[in-house]
Amino acid sequence: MKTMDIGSALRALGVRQDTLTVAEKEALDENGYLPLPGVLTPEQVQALRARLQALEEAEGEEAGKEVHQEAGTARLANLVNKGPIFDLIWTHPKVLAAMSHVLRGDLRLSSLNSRAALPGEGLQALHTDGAYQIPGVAPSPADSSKRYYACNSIWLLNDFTHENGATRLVPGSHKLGLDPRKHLDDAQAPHPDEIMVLGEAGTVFVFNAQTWHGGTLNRSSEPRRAIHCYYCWRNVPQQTDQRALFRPETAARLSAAQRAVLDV
Ligand SMILES: O=C(O)CCC(=O)C(=O)O
Repeated sequence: MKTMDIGSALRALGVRQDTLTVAEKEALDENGYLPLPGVLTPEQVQALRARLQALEEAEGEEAGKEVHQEAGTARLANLVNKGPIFDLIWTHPKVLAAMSHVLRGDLRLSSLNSRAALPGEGLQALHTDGAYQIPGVAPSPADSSKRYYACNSIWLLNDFTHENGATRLVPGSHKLGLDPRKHLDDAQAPHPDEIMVLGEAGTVFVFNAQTWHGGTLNRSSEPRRAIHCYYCWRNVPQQTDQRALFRPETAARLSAAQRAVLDV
């Protein structure tokens, strides 16, 4: 089947030039992140949490292995193929508009994963998602306006607080082109310029993959759950090979526009 071009697919999914305001686009460019409160309803949050818990139980030791496992967390991967409930995440027009803004209209889904920081766990070093440069690909040798090849989003399925292992990030750090794990003496230590990603369940934070970020320690008694919905340029390898893992039941329910976002 011929894949629909991504511009047409984004329009079919409801993405318009004004889906994000000018102020939102400028904030994303300047700060390297954009909070979008109230994207999910409380009922959607509840249903997503329940589905993730069921998958964690069903997959047991195997959970997360398609991408990676992390001590002290419950991770799941390949969520595109684990239920139609997740379609509302990776096809959300506002989030797609933000991705398209950072990636200059050249995008496909890289991966859809979840991560629950368990009580007493979850601290990560500050990191970026991928290197700043991919030789021959990024920043684009053919188009100097294309600088960033990947953009991520974190979907809060619990309220994120100072106590429960909220993500931290360093505003503006996407412009540095540096890997914090190589650049800082101790990338796990608090950074003087970091902010906490705080908000109510149902909020989404879009962040440039080059923005320094990481999970913090969950000091509460409950898991802190979130979904990571990650996009990249179409010529950059996906974190999850969507073609290889595409299931017949997923194919049966998706539109041509949705398939174009997965590039399947
Ligand atoms: O879940 C979080 O708070 C951030 C996780 C993260 O950055 C990662 O796993 O690479």
